[in-house]
Amino acid sequence: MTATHPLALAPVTAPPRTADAFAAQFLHNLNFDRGVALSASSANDRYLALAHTVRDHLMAQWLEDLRHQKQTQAKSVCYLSAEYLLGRQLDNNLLAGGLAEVAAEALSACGVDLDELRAHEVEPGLGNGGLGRLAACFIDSLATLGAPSIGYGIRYEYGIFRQTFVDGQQVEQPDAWLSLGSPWEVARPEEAQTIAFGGHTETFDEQGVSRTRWIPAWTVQAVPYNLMVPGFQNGRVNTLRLWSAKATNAFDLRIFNSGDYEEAVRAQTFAENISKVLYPEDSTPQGKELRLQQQYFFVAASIHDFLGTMLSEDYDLSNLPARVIFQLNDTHPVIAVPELMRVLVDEKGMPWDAAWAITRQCFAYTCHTLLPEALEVWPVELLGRLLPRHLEIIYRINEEFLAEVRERYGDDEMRIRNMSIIVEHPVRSVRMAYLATVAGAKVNGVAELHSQLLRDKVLTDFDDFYPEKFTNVTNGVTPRRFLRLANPELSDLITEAIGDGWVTDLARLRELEPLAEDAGFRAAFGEVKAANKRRLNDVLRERDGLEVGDGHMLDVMVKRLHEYKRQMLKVLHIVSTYEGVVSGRIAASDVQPRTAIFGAKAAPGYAMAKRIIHLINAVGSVVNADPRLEGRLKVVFPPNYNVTLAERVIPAADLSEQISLAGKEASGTGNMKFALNGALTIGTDDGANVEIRELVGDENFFLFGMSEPEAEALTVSGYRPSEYYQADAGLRAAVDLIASGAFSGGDRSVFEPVVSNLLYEDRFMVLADYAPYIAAQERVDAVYADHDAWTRSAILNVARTGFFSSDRSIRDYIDRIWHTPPLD
Ligand code: 26W
Repeated sequence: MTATHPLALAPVTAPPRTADAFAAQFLHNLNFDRGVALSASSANDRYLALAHTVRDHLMAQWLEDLRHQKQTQAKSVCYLSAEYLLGRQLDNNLLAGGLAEVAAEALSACGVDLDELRAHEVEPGLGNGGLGRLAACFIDSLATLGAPSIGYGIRYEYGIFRQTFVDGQQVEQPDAWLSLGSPWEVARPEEAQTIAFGGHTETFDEQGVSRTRWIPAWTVQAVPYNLMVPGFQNGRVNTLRLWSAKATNAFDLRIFNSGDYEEAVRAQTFAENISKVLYPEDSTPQGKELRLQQQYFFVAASIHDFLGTMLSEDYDLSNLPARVIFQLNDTHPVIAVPELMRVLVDEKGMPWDAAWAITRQCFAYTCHTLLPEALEVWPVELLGRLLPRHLEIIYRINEEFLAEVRERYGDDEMRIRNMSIIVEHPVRSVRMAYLATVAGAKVNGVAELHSQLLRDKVLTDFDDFYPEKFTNVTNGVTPRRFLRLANPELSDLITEAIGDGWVTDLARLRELEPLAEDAGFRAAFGEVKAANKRRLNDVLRERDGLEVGDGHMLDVMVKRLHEYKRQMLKVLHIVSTYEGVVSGRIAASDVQPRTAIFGAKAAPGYAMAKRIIHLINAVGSVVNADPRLEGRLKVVFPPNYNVTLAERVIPAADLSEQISLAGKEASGTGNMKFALNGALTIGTDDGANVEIRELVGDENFFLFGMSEPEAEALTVSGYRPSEYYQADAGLRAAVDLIASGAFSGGDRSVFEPVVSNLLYEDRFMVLADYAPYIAAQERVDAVYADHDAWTRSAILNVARTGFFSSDRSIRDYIDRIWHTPPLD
């Protein structure tokens, strides 16, 4: 290109940051991009025009950062995650870009209601829960810290399902989040990658060296879409690159070369299915072929993209570890390991040992679970069919690894079987967590306790073999979204007291500590909580026609529905209070007024989780309609809990329920968000609860229940839940009431499976922790009755939980795992 026009030669510049310029750009986008006049525009038109205007303001910086990323030789993190649960973008990007005031002024001058446009945005729900939301917090922190990095993932056409309730039961609706347009992304079809599948491998001789090539059967195109990830008011804009599947011609011809139009269209659908929908399972992998296709599709595209676009053409790949670290967010992207080996060995002709030495320095692995059933394994039959060369590579990695194990321990066949990446039963499969552990330079858990249990219980032999690999990075949450944006009034109060530096240096919340003793500050803090409750009520009323009780303590449990998280414990507490009042055992006037708020999606195939949702709704209908409980106890269960709702619920909460069986919740991140927003936690000694309690102090945390070693001991000695039922009259009454059909119109069969599971199986020991839980709830009531004492504790929770910023987590990863210092 030879440009002569001065504008073509000038660098891209951002529009002036004035309300006038913003308004002009907004109207321009509305007229010329949406093709409507303001007077004829819909809310969607105005929302899209506004989003484009924000994007326009951030674009110059984005282009600059993209250029800089390519040009710099600095080491980058490639965060590989199958999920990013982003939440709404508009407010976040307005805040990060420092555009909130300018936009508000501009829109108001145009007579446009900004709040209406905020509410119009459909959140990109490209994740299931904790793991996906963590990835979203991490890319926010990476951008804010100015770390050279790129997030890679999948652009699912349908995100996590929209949950509705029909007669109290979960019904899933597709989440067509793209249907009204998605203004935050930029498609880059010219940077598409071709991804191959199937076929077979061949060996051939090249000047006396035996080499392998993969002859795939079909290919798809991976088309990248860039999303902007602006750092918080630091002039940086990072990139989240999500891949979308598109059919290739090669695909049509190779498999369906009949020339038949219908077949060709079917073929296209087949290819494009790969990025069609997010799997809604968050703990039990189904071993579905399409899921493995998704995983390989996005990691292969990401690796090729990084190697192809970030490295210069003559780049010496033996230096790769100085240039990149691929962070594996759980096992979902682990197929990247054999893919990098394949590229280095088969495509670049590198000797195996050299390639393996490089590969082992280029990956690090984060584990997010302890549940054995959540650890992914892929049947060898399936892997061999879909990715034959990768299977061969995995076999060789395993063979060499086991040879090292033998060298160290001798022919300890038991140990060798236990450490093998390939497991034989029930069907020969690849254990992806083992592959990640062998290949990763570091392996981390997500909270102190979790990392310890990983070493002691899950990857024990690996810990013995590679003790230096294992480490902990406690999770964190972004203070921008979950404090500054979600809780503007508390943010203002904090800023008034200690300045605004806390937004990027959350440890500074400590400076609030003395204010817990300041009656004026406590009063203001109490006012903020009350205002947040009113705001939540407005949202619930408008969204679902629901309402929390006036003046009630808000007792909140929001998270995926899973037996290990023990929503049932909360249900039993509610039923027990209800039964107590109805039977006359407790005077209604002695009940501390509470509203229990639930939010939870169940995996569509998880029958017990769905029954528990049904039960919560059923209990809610009965309790809420009973005049004897009027003003004392309410159950509110808004459907479709998501990031947007979390941002309203968390700031309004008084009590945070974190009641998993000890040793089962890897970390939890909701627990952190609640504490930061001044809710007190009732919780077990599990996950990051342990660290929250250490920081806020025992006196500001309601601990209950068995510890992990105690639960383990109980399992070993033989746990019989019915003994707890027999021994505790209160528990018996609550369970009996559910069994009696009191919440199912007299039909005892509806909740029979829930009851018999509790009495005869109770894998997560709900009944064993029932009595301590009820006792802890009585302590909660007592403290809550002393408004001043409660508020003091709440303030101390805020002041002492700055540690849980995802900025701190990311600094930890940078210092101890990635070694990628921030660019200046
Ligand atoms: C379908 C297979 C599968 C298995 C596990 C899909 C997704 C998973 C995830 C690892 C589940 C998950 O989200 N784990 C959560 O990760 C959070 C972030 O680290 C932790 O805070 C939660 O404790 C953990 O449950």
